Amino acid sequence: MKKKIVKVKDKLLNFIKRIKNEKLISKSIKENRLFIVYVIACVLNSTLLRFFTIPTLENYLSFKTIIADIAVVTIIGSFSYLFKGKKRYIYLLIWATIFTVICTINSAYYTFYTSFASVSMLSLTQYIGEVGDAVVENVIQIKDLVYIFPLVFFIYYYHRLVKNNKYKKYSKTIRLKKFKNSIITGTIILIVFMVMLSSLEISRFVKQWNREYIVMKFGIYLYQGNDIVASIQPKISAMFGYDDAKKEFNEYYKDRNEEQDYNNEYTNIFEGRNVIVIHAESMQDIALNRTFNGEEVTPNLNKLIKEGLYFSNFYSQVSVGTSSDTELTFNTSLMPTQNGTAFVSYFDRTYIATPSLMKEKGYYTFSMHANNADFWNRRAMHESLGYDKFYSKENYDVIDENIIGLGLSDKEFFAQSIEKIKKISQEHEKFYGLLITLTNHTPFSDTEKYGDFAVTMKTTITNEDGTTSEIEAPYLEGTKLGNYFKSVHYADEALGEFFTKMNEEGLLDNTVVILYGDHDARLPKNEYNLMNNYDPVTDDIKDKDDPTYEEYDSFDYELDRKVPLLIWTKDGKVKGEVNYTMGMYDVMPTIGNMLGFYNKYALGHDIFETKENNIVVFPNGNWITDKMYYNSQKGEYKLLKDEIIEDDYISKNNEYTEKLLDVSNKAIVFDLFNPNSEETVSKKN
Ligand code: GP9
Ligand code: MN
Repeated sequence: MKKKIVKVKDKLLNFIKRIKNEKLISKSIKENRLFIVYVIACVLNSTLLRFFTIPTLENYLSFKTIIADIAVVTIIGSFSYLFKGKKRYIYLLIWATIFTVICTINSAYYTFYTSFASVSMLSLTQYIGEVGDAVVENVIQIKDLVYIFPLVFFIYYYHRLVKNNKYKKYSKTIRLKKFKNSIITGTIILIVFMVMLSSLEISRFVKQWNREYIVMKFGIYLYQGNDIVASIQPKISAMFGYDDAKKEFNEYYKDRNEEQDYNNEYTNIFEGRNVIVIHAESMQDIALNRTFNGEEVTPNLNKLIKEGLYFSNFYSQVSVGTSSDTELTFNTSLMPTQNGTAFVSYFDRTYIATPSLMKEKGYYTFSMHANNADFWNRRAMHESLGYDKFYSKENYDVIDENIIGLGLSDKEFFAQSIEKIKKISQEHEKFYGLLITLTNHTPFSDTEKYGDFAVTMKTTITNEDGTTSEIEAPYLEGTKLGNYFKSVHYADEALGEFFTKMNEEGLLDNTVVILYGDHDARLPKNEYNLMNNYDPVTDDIKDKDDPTYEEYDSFDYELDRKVPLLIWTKDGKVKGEVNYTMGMYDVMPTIGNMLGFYNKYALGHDIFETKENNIVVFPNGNWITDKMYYNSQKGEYKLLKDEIIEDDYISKNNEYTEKLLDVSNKAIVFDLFNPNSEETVSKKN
């Protein structure tokens, strides 16, 4: 072993000596001048693009991103050595041009959309038609043309080499050697880059929903390559199995009525009223009715849930598409797709969605979110869901002092949204609108902007001498969970202001407010354990032997991920706590019954029909009923009621879950809600 190490060391030293003595570096630069100019030109363009789009120093001069660009450009360029003579230059020229075009298009696209382009959007030709002239007149600016200069320099450099007889025509052996060397160099650089990646960066790259982030960390070329793969993949999935999917789909729905076949005490009670839906970012049920030293985390929500209909066993059913998955499930009663996300990969499918159905009933439908319109591809997908207008960051006044966390603070977002709603209410007879909040989003680190809210524990302890003293133990201060509660306290305060101002404007008089938490906040399990089993004396988790220690297992964690759902009206028409187990996919049928619309294809149910017999399936195959939580990966379960269950209870529910997930996925992938799906799916491919 030792011998081997010495050998490798010697080899390495010899190699370094050779590099020094034979001036290998300067020699190889001289010999590959055109290739190097090509690499520099392309990497410079990618850097310039970041400079003109997201101009922070750490972004455009990010070492890691530059490494990524060098790797991509080098690997692609290495194939030039497989071509003889002038063809080698032509190959490099084609790629340098492609890279220049990518930078130019993205530079212009960013000015218009504050995001980066996606090839999947090419199918949205109607938009291109609409905005085409505007783009040419208003958007293409001088800065979008700078990318041409490095390309021009590359062309000029080639001609100079030819003129000075320095453009070499290599023999086949040399060309192959150069190809091998450059592709190995590129691959090594790529590996170095990949080793430097964090798991968050990898996961965002795979999900491809935050395009700015990907360009910032991976560079425009890797972004665009990944975008092409992500755009093609759903088309490939839709290529095979249409007939089987259609058959399975028809079979699944064959016994369903075209019209709603029941009435209950909620039928049509809200027909004709305005509707405001509040998408409360990462709002988890654990925050409600929770106090720290007597202070409520969510005083406003606590009041609202007493005044309205509060669903206290409500679960979101998200997959990797988090916020967007909830928007899909809430609006369509479908489950998130098994590959990619519906919002990004299947935005061009036909959906039977609440906004479209409300539109058919004469409502003006809108959505509001003060973030980039292309986040989660909402610009395109909200239109597919039937929103007449999507008010995004472009429609809000976002100044630095109003920014908390990811963007415009909830308080400011609500204040500006009310002005828009006021106008909408004057211009339209009735409206259905969605407001997506943003402040209460991970990582909950902007604590100094949330306002004062202590997550400490004031308590009385008995000293060794028998006397007592009052202490204020740090409890959740400094933990992510603690910061989360501070953030929720802010979000709740913003909600309180929203209700007050809406009321002052008379906008609540004939309005139903529906509020949901979009998904849990993905907080660490051990911090929940700390919260439940905190010992203020040791400032740590109690000992497991402590008689007051309460076990907190993975099932408790799953159950704690539930989110609130509230249906509220000013006149208190609906009231009370509903504790049936319910999922996001049950919202559409439940509110449909109240508002007077019906969707035959809903996968969820009106909770007032299924009541305690409801089942909530999760995208990973887990499911929950009033009786048990079942983990399909581990085949383990936790009973939630002291009741004997039937022998086939689990197998029946597993079967139900698998079928439902399969039908939902196929309905989206094969565009089965579209009466012309066969044609359109094949055309899309
Ligand atoms: C993005 C925001 C957050 O605009 O809605 O999305 P999430 O990270 O929660 O999916
Ligand atoms: Mn979210």
